Amino acid sequence: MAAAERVGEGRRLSVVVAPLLLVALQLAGAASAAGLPVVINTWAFRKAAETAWRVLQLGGSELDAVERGCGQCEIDQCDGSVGYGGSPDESGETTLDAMIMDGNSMEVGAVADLRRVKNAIGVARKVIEYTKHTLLVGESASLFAVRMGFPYEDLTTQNSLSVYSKWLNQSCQPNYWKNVVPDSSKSCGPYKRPEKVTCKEEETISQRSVHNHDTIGMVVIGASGTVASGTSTNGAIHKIPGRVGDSPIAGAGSYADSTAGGAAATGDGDIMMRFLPSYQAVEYMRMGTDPTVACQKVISRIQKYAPRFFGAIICANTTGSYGAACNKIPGFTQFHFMVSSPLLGSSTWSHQVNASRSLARSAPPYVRPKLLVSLRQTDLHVRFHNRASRPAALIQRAATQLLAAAPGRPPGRAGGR
Ligand code: SD4
Repeated sequence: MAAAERVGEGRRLSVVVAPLLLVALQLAGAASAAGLPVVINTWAFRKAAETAWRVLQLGGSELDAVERGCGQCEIDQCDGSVGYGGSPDESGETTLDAMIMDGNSMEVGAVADLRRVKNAIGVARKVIEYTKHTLLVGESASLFAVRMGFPYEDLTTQNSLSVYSKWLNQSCQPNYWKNVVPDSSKSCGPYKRPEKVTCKEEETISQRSVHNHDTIGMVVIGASGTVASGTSTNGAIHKIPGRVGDSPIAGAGSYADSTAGGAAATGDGDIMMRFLPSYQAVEYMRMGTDPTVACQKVISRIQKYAPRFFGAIICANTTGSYGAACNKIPGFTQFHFMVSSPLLGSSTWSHQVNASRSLARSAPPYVRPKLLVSLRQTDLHVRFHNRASRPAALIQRAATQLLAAAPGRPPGRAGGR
C-alpha cells in the first residue's frame, strides 16, 4: 500500500472507528447465537443426538427434544445400560431411573426404581405435566405411569437373564454390600449384620467400569437460549433392590437453567450424587467459567474425596459453548460424547467429540472431529491454569477454524463466553 493510501486509510479509520466498535459489539452478540441450538449428550449415542436435533428442526420444544432423544436410547437399549433388559439388580429385575428438567421454570419430573414400564423419561415428563411433585419412586411410580397410559410390561430379556445367572454362578461377584455376613466378597446373600463389626477398607476403584455403565444424559439449548436437560438409565448392574442412582436427582444426574446453561453426568452415581456435579458445573458457567473448565473443576472436586471414581460430565452454556471432562482410571481413559451444533456444520451436524490433544493436532481439514476426553488426573490441575492446553478448547478452536475456512459454512465460536 502506498504511503498516501495509508494516510487516507488512517483518516478513514479515524472516522469509522466508533461505528466499527458498535458493529463489533453487535457481531459478538451474533457470534454467541451462532452456537445455538445445541444438543449434547453423554457417550457415543448418535441416534439419540440425531433424534433430539430432528425434534428441534421440526419445531419441537427443548423438553420435547430431551424426552425424544433420551427416549430413543430407551428404545435402542443403548449399550444395555439404558432402558429395558439391562443391568439386572440382585434379584434379576431391571429397574429404571430418569429425569427431565425445564430450565425456564426450573420444574423437574423424575422417576426412580421404576418397574415394568419401559419409557422412563416419558413418565418423568408426565410428573412435570400432571403433578405438583418432582420425584416418584418404585411400584408407586409404576402405578402412576399406568394411570398416565404407559404399558405395564416385563423389562426382563434373554440377555438380562443370562447376565443375572452368570453373576449368580460367580458367587454374586461383584456386589454392593460391605461389613456383612456371610462375607460379601466371597459369597451370595442373604446377608445380615455381623455380631461384631470389623470394617473392611472400601474398594479403592469403582466397581463400575465403562463396560457396565453408560447412562444417557442430555442437554438441549434452543435457538432462543432455553435450556432443558434429562437422563435415563437402568442404573448400576447387580445393585441392591431399592437403590437409586444419581440420574433422577436434580443437580446430580442433570441440571438446566436458562439463565446459565445445562449439564449432565454419568458414572458411579453413588459417589457422584454426593457432589451435585451438574448443579456445580452450571453454577461455574454462570460465573463465566468456560464449560470445559467448569466440567474439569467438578471432576477435580470429586477426585479429592474419591480419587478413583468412575465418572464424566458434559455441559453447555447459553451461547452454545460446550465442554466435558472425565476422571481417568484403569480401563477408562477416554470419554465419548455427542454434539449437534451449527458450529460443527449444518450437514454433518452430529459429531463424536474428542478432546485428545494428539488427535486435535492431527485432524485434517473437513474430517469430522472424533473427540475423546482423555485426562490424566494431574492434568486437571495443570489445565485450569493453562487455557491454551485444554484439550476441548483446542479441538473446539480447531473445529471453528475449519468451519470458518470452509466455504458456505457459518463462522462461529466454540470457546468460552
Ligand atoms: C447410576 N450414574 O445409576 C448412573 C449410571 C451411569 O454411566 O451413569 N452409568 O449410578
